[in-house]
Amino acid sequence: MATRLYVVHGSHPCQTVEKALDLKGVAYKKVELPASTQPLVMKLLFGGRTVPGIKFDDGVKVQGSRAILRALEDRVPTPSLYEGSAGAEAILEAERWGDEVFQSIPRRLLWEAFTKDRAAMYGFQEGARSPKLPKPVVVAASYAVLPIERKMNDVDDAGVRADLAALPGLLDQVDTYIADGVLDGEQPNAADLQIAPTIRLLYALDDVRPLIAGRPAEAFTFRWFDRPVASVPAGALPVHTAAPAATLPAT
Ligand SMILES: N[C@@H](CCC(=O)N[C@@H](CS)C(=O)NCC(=O)O)C(=O)O
Repeated sequence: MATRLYVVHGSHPCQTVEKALDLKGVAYKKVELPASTQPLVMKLLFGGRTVPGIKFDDGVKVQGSRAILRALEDRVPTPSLYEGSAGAEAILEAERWGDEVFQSIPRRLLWEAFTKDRAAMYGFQEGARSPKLPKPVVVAASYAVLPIERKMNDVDDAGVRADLAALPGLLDQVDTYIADGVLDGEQPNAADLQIAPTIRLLYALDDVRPLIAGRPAEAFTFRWFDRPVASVPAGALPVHTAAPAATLPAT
C-alpha cells in the first residue's frame, strides 16, 4: 500500500509535510479534500479534525504536521530534520512556536480578507488537483464556506486586529531565529519547514506583504518554497485604519 497524505489545497501545515516527504525522497499519493470538509472527513479517518494526516505504507496513521515529521524521521533518518548548528532542542522549540503560536495567524487573516474580497478566492485554486471553478461559482460557494471557516478559525474583528498588531513582533522572532542560526541553515530543518509556509501564506495578503518585505524572513521563506501564485489585493484588512482624530481644544 502506498503512503497517502491527506491535505486541503493551500493549507500551510500540509505544505510543511509535503516538503518534508520530498526532502526525504518518500513517494506518496496526495488526497486533496475540499476546503471545509476536513473536520468531518479527518475525524472519521484519523480521529481529529485537521489536515495534514498521513497513512504510511505500513498502515500507521499519524495526524498533525509536527507528529508526522517525527514519524517520518523515524522511518527515514536521512537527511535529518532535527540536526543543525543550533542543536535539536532549539529546533524543536522553534518548531513548537511555529505550530502553536505562529501557524494560526494567516488562517484568521486570510479568512477575514476573503470575507471582504470574495472574488480573491478564485486565484487560490491555482495548483489544486480539482478542476478550477468559475469566479461566480467561487463567490457563490463562499457564502457556504466562509461562515464555516470563520467559526472553525475563531475569526472576529478583535482577533484580526490583535493578530495584525502582533505580527511585527512575531516576524521579529523569526528574524531572531534566523540570526541565531536556528532557522535558515545549510539544509532545511523541521522548524524551517514549519515556519516558512506560514510566512508564505501571509505574503499572499497584499495588506501584510510590506511587513515582511526586506526582512531576513522574506529571503528565508523563498529559499525553500515558491512565491505564492495568488494574492488578496490590499484593502481587505484593517491595516491602515486611521486612529480617531484628536479633539482639538476650542479656541
Ligand atoms: N497545528 C496542526 C493543525 C493544522 C490545522 O489546523 N489545519 C487546518 C487547515 S490549515 C485545519 O484542518 N482546520 C480544520 C479545523 O480546525 O477544524 C498541524 O500543524 O497539523
